[in-house]
Formats: sequence, C-alpha cells, structure tokens
Amino acid sequence: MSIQWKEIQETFINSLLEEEEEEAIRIAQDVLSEGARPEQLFESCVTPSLVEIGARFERLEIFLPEMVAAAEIVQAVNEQVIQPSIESSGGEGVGSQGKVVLATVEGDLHDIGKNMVNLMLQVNGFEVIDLGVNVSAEEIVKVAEQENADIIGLSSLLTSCLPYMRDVVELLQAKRLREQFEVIIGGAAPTAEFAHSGGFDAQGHTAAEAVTICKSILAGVKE
Ligand code: B1M
Repeated sequence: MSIQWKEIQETFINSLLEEEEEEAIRIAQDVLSEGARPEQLFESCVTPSLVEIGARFERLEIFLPEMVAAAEIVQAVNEQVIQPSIESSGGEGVGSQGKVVLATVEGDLHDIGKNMVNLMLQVNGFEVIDLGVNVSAEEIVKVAEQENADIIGLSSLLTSCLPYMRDVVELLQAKRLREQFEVIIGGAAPTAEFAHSGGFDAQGHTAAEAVTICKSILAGVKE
C-alpha cells in the first residue's frame, strides 16, 4: 500500500492553518493506522508541512500568530500521537549507548526538531540531558563537563544564531576540553559548509540521522 504523502500534507497544512487541532490529530492517527511508521509520519508529513508554513510566512501570506498556532498543534500531535507510538516501539535500555547533552543554542526558541532528536536518541538507548532552548555556550559546556557526557548535540533554526553554535566549540577549545566531547549539530540553519568550517564533528539532517551519527561516534570511541 502506498501512502499519498502530498495529499496528506495538504490536508494537514490546512488543519494547522485553520487551527483545527482535532482534525490534525485525526489525520496523524489515520496515517499510522494505514501502516506508516511514526518516524515516517514525522519526516514525510509534519516536517515538510512546517517548512511549507515557514515559506508562506516568509512570503507574508501568513503571519506570526498563525505560525505560533501551527507549532502548538504540531506539539499536540507529537505528544498525543507520534511520541507514544515511537515509545511503544520499544528500543534499547536508556543510557546503555552513552550520554548526550542536547540544546537549542542561545537566542533560538525553536524546539520541535530538537525534541524529536531527544526522543529518538532515548528510544535508541541514549541518556539525554535536554537543556531546552536559548541555552548559552557556557551552560552547555558546564553541564557536559559536570555530567561527563560523551556527545554535545546542538540545534539551531535561525541563521542569526549560528555564531552561538561556534561559541560552544571555541569555549571547549579555550578550556582545553575539545578532545573530550564529540560535537554534532543540526537544525534548518547550519549549512554543510558551516558544519565543515566550524570545527564540529558531524551534522545530522534528521532525528534518525542524529541517532546513526551518535551510535557510530560511540562505536568508534569504544573500539
Ligand atoms: Co520560526 N523561523 N521564527 N517559529 N519557524 C523559521 C526557522 C524560519 C525558517 C521561517 C521562515 O521564515 N521561512 C525563520 C528563520 C529564518 C532564518 O533564520 N534564516 C523563522 C523566524 C524568522 C522566526 C522568528 C524570528 C519570527 C518572528 O518572531 N518574526 C521567531 C524567532 C523566535 C526565536 O527563536 N528567537 C520564530 C518563532 C517561531 C515560533 C515560536 C512561532 C515557532 C517555533 C515553535 C517551537 O519550536 N516550539 C516557529 C516555527 C514553527 C518555524 C518553522 C515554520 C518550523 C520549524 C520546525 O519546527 N520545523 C520554521 C520554518 C522552517 O524550518 N523552514 C521557522 C520542523 C522541525 C522538525 O524541523 O527543527 O529543522 P527542524 O528539525 C529537523 C532537522 O533539522 C533535524 O531533525 C529534525 C527532523 O528530523 N534536527 C537535528 C534538528 N535539530 C537537530 C540536532 C541534531 C541533528 C538533527 O543534532 C544535535
């Protein structure tokens, strides 16, 4: 059975912009009952729908209150449909893989993608210390050191906040701690060029990719 993602996205976007939370939840539940995996629903419907809403915001076709409402409905869909379904799919014992300190960097309040990275890491056996949004480089490095983390994960969706990602690496270097942590970045803002030139260890484009990267980093570390 093939799922018509384009059509589903269209109805999902309408439900977000018309602020019909129950309809958005129903669409998500229907997609799962048609056999889609929850990660697939997130990556093939929720994420592209939000990207389209962002594009309409940029073209001034919609305004901030509509983007806020859409984000709130997506949080409800995540909490009520996607997260429970991912959690019930089981996974490995929490903390068995390693410890990740995760944050959206200073100045940035976007957390939908970062929260999905957190969930996927946990389901895959990582212990995650999620510091939330708008977190300074000082706080991130302090907690990573205190917790003796293996990996620092940074998310940013605002290009204006990219320098704060780089601050984390520079602070680690200044404190002679750079070798102690792997630093991986993600979110819509960093380009491949930024990831390459900024001194980071890896860039993840999706939550699933973040898990793959963290697993391979720790496999390398433990070898
Ligand atoms: Co904002 N916003 N927003 N916003 N917002 C963007 C990012 C924007 C691209 C929209 C646009 O204009 N096209 C634009 C940024 C432009 C730029 O910097 N180039 C923008 C803007 C301008 C703003 C404000 C400045 C608007 C204003 O106030 N005038 C303001 C900034 C507030 C602030 O942060 N200081 C703002 C506010 C908001 C809301 C509060 C309304 C809301 C956020 C609610 C929330 O997060 N709780 C919001 C939203 C919803 C968006 C869009 C529409 C959707 C973001 C999202 O959740 N995407 C966004 C449009 C877009 O992204 N194109 C936009 C879905 C999410 C799953 O994707 O987070 O990228 P993402 O995560 C992905 C991957 O990137 C990856 O995994 C996920 C998928 O599996 N990933 C990682 C993420 N982190 C990772 C970390 C990893 C690895 C992978 O390793 C550690």
